[in-house]
Amino acid sequence: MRDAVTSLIKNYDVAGRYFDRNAIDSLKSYFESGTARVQAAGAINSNAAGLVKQAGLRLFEELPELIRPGGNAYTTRRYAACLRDMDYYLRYATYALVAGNTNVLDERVLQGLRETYNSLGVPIGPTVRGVQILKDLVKEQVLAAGVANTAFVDEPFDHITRELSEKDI
Ligand SMILES: CCC1=C(C)/C(=C/C2=NC(=C\c3[nH]c(/C=C4\NC(=O)[C@H](C)[C@H]4CC)c(C)c3CCC(=O)O)/C(CCC(=O)O)=C2C)NC1=O
Repeated sequence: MRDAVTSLIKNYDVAGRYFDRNAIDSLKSYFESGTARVQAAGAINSNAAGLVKQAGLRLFEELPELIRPGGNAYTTRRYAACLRDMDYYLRYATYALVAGNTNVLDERVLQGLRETYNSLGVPIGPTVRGVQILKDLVKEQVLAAGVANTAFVDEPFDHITRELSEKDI
């Protein structure tokens, strides 16, 4: 598992090089955004269950067929599994936000996930929509916590979306 700093060190060590201008700029930007990242994590932690619940409600309102007979989130067991997945996405996205790196998502969440979803018939499109709804709710929450520029919050959620949507060639 890597963060912004360890990943940079790894790349420069492989090349046997001192940090150059690019490296210094990226370190600066990581440390300058540090307080905002920690604030974002705090804002998420203070209402994680609420965010997941809200995102689920919004998703099922948009796509009610998911929770009707024949839908993948139909039955309380599968409904609960769906919300639990959203909770995983939120928790690991929070780790990635603090780390300033999406590596934790690749290692702990996304590896083999598409295959699992495909074999269980969990629909990717609606899952991606759920992640995007979660992102929007998190950004509102982070903004309300006093972080003016919330653009950095997009990265881990968009990473999940991108990796899940990627098609086999
Ligand atoms: C920490 C990393 C991690 C992830 C990400 C994870 C996901 C994950 N989601 C699963 C199931 C599932 N995931 C969903 C999710 C949904 N169905 C829908 O219609 C919605 C679109 C969506 C919610 C947004 C559902 C319903 C199941 C149960 C499917 C079934 O058993 O038939 C399963 C199969 C095993 C199980 O049921 O627990 C895994 C492994 N597990 C992990 O350990």
